[in-house]
Amino acid sequence: MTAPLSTIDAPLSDADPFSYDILEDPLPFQAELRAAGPVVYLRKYDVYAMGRYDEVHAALTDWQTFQSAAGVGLSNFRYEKPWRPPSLLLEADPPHHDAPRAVLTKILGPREIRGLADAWAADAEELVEDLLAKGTEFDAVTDLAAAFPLRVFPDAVGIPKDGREHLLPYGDHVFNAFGPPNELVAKGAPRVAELSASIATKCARDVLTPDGFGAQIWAAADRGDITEAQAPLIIRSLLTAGVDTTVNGLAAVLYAFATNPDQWARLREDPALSRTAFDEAVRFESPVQTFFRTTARDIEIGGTVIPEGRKILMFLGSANRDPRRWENPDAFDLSRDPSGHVGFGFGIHQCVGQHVARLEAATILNALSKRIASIEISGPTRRHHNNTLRAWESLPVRVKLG
Ligand code: OVM
Repeated sequence: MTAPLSTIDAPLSDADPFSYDILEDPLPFQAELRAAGPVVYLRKYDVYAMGRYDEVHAALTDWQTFQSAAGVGLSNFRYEKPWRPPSLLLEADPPHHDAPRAVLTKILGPREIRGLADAWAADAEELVEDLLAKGTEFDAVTDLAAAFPLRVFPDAVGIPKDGREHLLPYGDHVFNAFGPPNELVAKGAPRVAELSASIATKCARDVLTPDGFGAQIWAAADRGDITEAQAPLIIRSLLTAGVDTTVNGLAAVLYAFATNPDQWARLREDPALSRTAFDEAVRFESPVQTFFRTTARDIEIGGTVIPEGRKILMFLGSANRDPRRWENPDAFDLSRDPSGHVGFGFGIHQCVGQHVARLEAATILNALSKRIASIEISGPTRRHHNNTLRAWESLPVRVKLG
């Protein structure tokens, strides 16, 4: 399948973006990728890659040329059988994509989810009070960034209490599986059948509470907006894309504040900055680092012709740190306007859950900023490696109250 190198006119790279060293710290590789050109050929995987903002943004908004239905991971569904039934949202193109997307866009809209805000604020305050009652040192990942989404999101979807411990490991494996079949994927393989079966049971009509997102998706099937066969897969998307992403988004914003105390002071002065803070953290950290597309025609980018049917890896995290687009991109800065970042993607596939994620983040930040004068890192931090996610395993912090 590998094209002869003489036919590839893009700069070549021998780097492995899914290797231990680059997952530990992707920023130096991303700078090299952007410097090499608008499109680079990754020899190890026989794929193209884009690391600059303009080209990534343009590709995300051109779904006709950069298709998703052949999978948004390395595996090309034209030739390889997907390991699970493809997502009706993420791994689909118009027209099939559109009805599921329209249904979720409505259910997860900013006005539609406003009713969750008061209960979530009470939950966040209780979580923070219980945590501070135990002391002023804790792990910002397990005790906050994971604890809060796991406390509110499964209830909002309406799934049963049992089996919720499968959500994070299932998501972790799905996000690994977008990458190459390396040791991170092998590590997840023994539990795939068990985790997939557990997630599937949560998507059935009769196990869901009557008013959650899940029940609303089944109501859309009853109206005929989607089919009954589509409903459980759309619920599966919520459970797959809605947990690990928000956990790591919250971890990102907490880490950013712990390492930028001046910015925490600004948030305390102006709590309305919590929404900007979260989007700036999504830009800065880009919890979802990469997605592939597949070219639907020959396309020329910056003098390189990518033939039809080829995989191209879009580095969202790199685009979000591109100095061609962002002034001082490596600063976490609440005075910038982070809108336009591609951390939620862009175009027709842009994160449909982003309003839910923003509400979770603003809610927990508001609860924290009411009680906490300062946050600092109090011990060794540990990354969690994943082929797609920029993630944290542990962030020990010490807080001062006030
Ligand atoms: C899905 C899905 C899974 C992972 C990520 C995602 C970021 C969507 O199953 O639809 O979007």
